[in-house]
Amino acid sequence: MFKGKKLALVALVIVLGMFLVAGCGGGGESTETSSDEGKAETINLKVGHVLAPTHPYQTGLEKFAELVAEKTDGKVKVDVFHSSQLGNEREMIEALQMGTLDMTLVSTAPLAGFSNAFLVFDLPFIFEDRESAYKVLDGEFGTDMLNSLENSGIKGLAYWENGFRNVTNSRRPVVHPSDMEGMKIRTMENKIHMASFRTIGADPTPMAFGELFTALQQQTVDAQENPLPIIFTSNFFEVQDHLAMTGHFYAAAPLLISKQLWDSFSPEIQDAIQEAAIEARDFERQTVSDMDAELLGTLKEKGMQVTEVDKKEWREAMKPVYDEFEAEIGADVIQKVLDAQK
Ligand code: EAX
Repeated sequence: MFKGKKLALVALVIVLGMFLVAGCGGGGESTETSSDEGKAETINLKVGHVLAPTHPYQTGLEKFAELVAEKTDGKVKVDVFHSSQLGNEREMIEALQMGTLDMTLVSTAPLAGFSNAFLVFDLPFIFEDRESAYKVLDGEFGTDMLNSLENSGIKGLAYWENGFRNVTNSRRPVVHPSDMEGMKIRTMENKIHMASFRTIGADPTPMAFGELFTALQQQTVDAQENPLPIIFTSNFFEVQDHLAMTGHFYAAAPLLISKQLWDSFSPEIQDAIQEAAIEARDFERQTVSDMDAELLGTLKEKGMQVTEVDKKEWREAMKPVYDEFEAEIGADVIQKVLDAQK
C-alpha cells in the first residue's frame, strides 16, 4: 500500500515538473538572470509563422531577434518558430488576442477576419508594383490600418512582405482566366480571394497553409497561389507542374505582437522592438525581392512549365470583385488606396 502511494507521489512530481518546464506559448516569459549588476530580468518572446525555415519570413525574424537583443543589451530574447509549430495563421492571431502567444508574422488575408478594413489589401491588382505597395503600407493609410487592430488586442509593428502571388496547378498550362474554368484552387481563408477565383470560373477551397502540400500531393485540390519564394521553399514544384505569372494579389505580411504584452513593456523596450521591426522589415523585403528575381529560372530547372499572362486581361476578368465588395470596404477606402499610389 505504502509503495503504491510513494509511486503516485513520484509520478505527480514528474508531471508537475513537466508543466513548469513547458511553460506557455506566450505572455513574454520573464526569467530572472543574475549578473554582476545584481538581478537583470530577461524577457523571452516567442514568434510563430507558417512558412519553411528557408523562407525570408524566417531569416527576417532571425534578423529581428538579433536586432532586438542588440538594442536591448540582451534584455529581450526572441525565439522563432516556423512551419506552423505554434498554429496556423488564424489560430496565432487569436492567440495574440488572448495573450497566449507573444508575436506572429502573417499575411494580411486572415486579418480581414478580425478587421474588415484589411479586405482592401486583398483586392486583385490593387497595387501596381512593390514601390506603390510600400507607399501605401508605410504611409498614413497603412499605419492607420495597423492602429485599427489595437481594438482587437493586436499591436501591428510593420508590414513585411510575402509578395505578389502567382497561380500554380497540376492539370494544364494557364494563360487566360478562362483556363481556370472548373479548376479546384486552394485559397487563403479570405472572402475576396475566394470571390476573385469564383469570378473567373474556378472552384476555390479555403485551407490553412500547413495542410496545403498534402492536399496538392493527394490532388484534393488542383491548384494554389503564392509568391515564388513560397512555391520554392515549400517545394510546391514537386507537386505542381504549371506556373502562371499572374501576380494577381500583393500579400503584405504584418509583424504583430499581443497588445496586452506590448503595453506591459517600458517605452525604451517598445522603442527598441519597434526600431528592430522596421530595420528587419527592410532586410526581409529585400530578401523576398532578390529571391523573386532569381527563382523563376530555378523553378524552370525544377521542371515547372512557366506561362506569362496578360495582366490587363486578368485584372478585367477579376474586376467584378470590386463591385461585389465596394459597399463592405467603402468606395472611398478603395479610392484612397488607388490615389495614395499616384
Ligand atoms: O503568410 O497561406 C498562404 O498562402 C500564405 O501565403 C502563407 O500563410 C504566408
